[in-house]
Amino acid sequence: MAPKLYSIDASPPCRATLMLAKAIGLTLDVHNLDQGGEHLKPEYLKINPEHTVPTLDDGGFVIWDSHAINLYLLEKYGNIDGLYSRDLKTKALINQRLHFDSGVAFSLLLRIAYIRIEIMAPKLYSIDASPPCRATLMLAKAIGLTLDVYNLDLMGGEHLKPEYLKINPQHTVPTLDDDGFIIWDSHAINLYLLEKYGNIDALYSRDFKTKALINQRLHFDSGVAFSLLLRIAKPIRLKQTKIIPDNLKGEIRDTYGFLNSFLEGNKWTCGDRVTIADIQLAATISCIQLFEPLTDSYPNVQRWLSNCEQQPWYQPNLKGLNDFNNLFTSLINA
Ligand SMILES: N[C@@H](CCC(=O)N[C@@H](CS)C(=O)NCC(=O)O)C(=O)O
Repeated sequence: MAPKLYSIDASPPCRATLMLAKAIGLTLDVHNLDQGGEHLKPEYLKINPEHTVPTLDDGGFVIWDSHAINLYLLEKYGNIDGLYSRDLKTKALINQRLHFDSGVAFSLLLRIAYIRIEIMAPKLYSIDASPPCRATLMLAKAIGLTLDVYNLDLMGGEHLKPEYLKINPQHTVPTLDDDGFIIWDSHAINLYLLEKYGNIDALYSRDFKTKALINQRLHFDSGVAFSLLLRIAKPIRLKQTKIIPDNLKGEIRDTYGFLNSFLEGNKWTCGDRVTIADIQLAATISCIQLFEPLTDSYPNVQRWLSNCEQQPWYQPNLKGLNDFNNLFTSLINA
């Protein structure tokens, strides 16, 4: 079986390996990765956590870095005396040139090209304390996507300035700018990022009934849980009140009750696997507890939230949740 090479034609180290293969007459089974982030998907990260190309899979032996790949291929499939050497000093000289490529020439090219990658990373207008922003930060973490995060000053009213209104007339956060494509609402953003940069089958679904269930939970977050959180938090943020009315505390308990019933017999909100609905609701429910505690009356919600807290994707929620709690505690007690 021909060794499989994960490659991108535009990448110089990939081309070094393709040239080496040609030089020794070796046929490679080339798998061209797309440039829309396929190298950041979980399947690729599993074989190369450094997510670089090229990566070689030779009958289960996986190795990356073109210099390492090339020497391996030459030793295994070529003639070591032809393009390398067995002589100690000649070998040292070739190795010095290889490291000159690795550490100086290509490393310089990468530093220049990396600036372009950073510019191309989707830009997220965000505020750490905002639960929907944290839902998007968690989704990005779950799919291994780097975002170029721009933190807006919400308390200072930066979201109401003409420059921001031009991109999002609804002046909410988060807002995504993906190479000129602008979209807001964390639920819409998250599905877009998952479809474009992630694996739709992992956190969403292609099955229309499963999709419908996930969508129902997403709208439950949007229309019930987060909308309730906003009705409580916004007047406090605008310093119009310091009080959480009893009827809204009651609505929080109703929301916990609904979620508790969704979770009856289920580990996650849509069944036995985690979906974007869990990420979305984790952002809201972790926050709304500040206004009405999540008690033992809702054991499924307590268990589910504690499961969420143990997931690697939950980590970006921590700082913003703390910011939110500090901000609203000080506004209520001021
Ligand atoms: N459904 C939206 C809600 C976004 C939202 O209301 N965000 C709040 C911050 S938590 C906001 O931007 N408030 C400022 C405003 O509405 O002016 C989403 O999921 O993104």
